[in-house]
Amino acid sequence: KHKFWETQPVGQYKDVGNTSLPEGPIELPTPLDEVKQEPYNLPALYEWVTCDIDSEETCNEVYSLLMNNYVEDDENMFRFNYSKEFLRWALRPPGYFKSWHIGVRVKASKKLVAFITGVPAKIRVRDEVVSMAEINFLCVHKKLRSKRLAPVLIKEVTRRVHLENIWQAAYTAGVVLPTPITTCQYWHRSLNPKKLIDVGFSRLGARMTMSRTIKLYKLPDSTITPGFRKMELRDVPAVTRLLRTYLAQFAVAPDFDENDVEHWLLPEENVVDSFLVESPKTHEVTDFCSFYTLPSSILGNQNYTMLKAAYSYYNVSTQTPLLQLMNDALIVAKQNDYDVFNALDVMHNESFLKGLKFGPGDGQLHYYLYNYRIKNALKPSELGLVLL
Ligand code: YNC
Ligand code: MG
Repeated sequence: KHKFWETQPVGQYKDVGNTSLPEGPIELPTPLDEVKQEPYNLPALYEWVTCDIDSEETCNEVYSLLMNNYVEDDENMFRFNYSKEFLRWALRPPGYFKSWHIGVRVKASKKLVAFITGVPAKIRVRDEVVSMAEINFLCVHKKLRSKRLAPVLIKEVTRRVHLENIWQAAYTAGVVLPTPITTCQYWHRSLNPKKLIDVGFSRLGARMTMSRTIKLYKLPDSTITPGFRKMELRDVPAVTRLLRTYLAQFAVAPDFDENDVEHWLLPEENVVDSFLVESPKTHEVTDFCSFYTLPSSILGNQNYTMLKAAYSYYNVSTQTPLLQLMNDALIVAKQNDYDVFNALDVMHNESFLKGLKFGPGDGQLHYYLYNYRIKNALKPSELGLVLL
């Protein structure tokens, strides 16, 4: 059934429930000089390129490939539209490798037709901190689908990850593959219900009018928690401590140091936003919340072309109830003109979703590890990892 995935070191369906298999790496690393030194073969018309995302021209080409060919919802009404600033942020974390930003071009025209990326990350699985690649932005041009190009891209990124002496990876997908470590659900909180209904993102509830719906989702004009403010550079040490302590409780979570926190959580306009609560009395940082910005193109609507969405990222509550903290996050997202606030049911998110009027989405997000076996699937609430 999975001609490619059956050949890969991932949890296989036949092994589900087999508790005699140990947790941990499925295959041992091979000596680096035994890693294949040449790229995998592509069909003759195509060539490999390393995409220099610093280059304005290359970044534009990647942006356009994804804008026109990346992930859509099941009904093909919306397509992710990652901004160029976002792509640069997502692809250049501390210690990133240019060689992991992989493109495929048509030899004759040089047109970019496929893409896949990795970035390095330390991810803790239970008690082990493992060097991994986070794989993302796998994309094949619509006209080249179903030609088995994806397995070649995956093998090539794997080879280049191995060349850096890294043997594990983490990734998410909307499709079911062998075998998810957990399956999460997206929840959506309307901020601009009229637009969401007009573009077909949501529907007017039974026995609801537009004006009642607008009233239902109305939020205060300003945040409520005393000491709630935007994160700044000087907060990096305190936020790192808060986040490390919090993430320690989950079975799978990133192992962030201060450099990671500066990169992944320091606010960058229209990319990532982070807020914290600084106790007015002690000036301690007690709580933290963050979201990233990922618009979607609205396909074939007369009135609107873009949906502005915020995605819940990492949130930590120690003094402010999580529901109140996230309500403040909704308020700032509304102030900044987001149409919808999305969150997965990971970490402690379930504790605020219903109370803050999030509704369940269709479509699930499956989380995977490459070359690392987990004995039993996790509950979404045991997962402390958000991928972009
Ligand atoms: C997918 N999303 O099952 P089997 S997520 C992984 N992730 O293989 P073909 C996928 N595998 O089942 P197409 C996949 N989608 O026969 C499909 N596959 O074993 C598998 N969509 O290949 C599929 N982006 O080339 C099958 O399919 C084989 O032309 C079929 O191309 C697929 O970024 C795709 O959703 C997704 O652009 C490129 O449909 C194309 O359909 C497309 O005939 C729209 O491929 C955009 C989209 C995916 C977003 C993402 C994470 C990717 C993770 C990849 C796996 C990484 C493994 C770890 C590597 C490093 C290891 C180390 C160390
Ligand atoms: Mg293909």
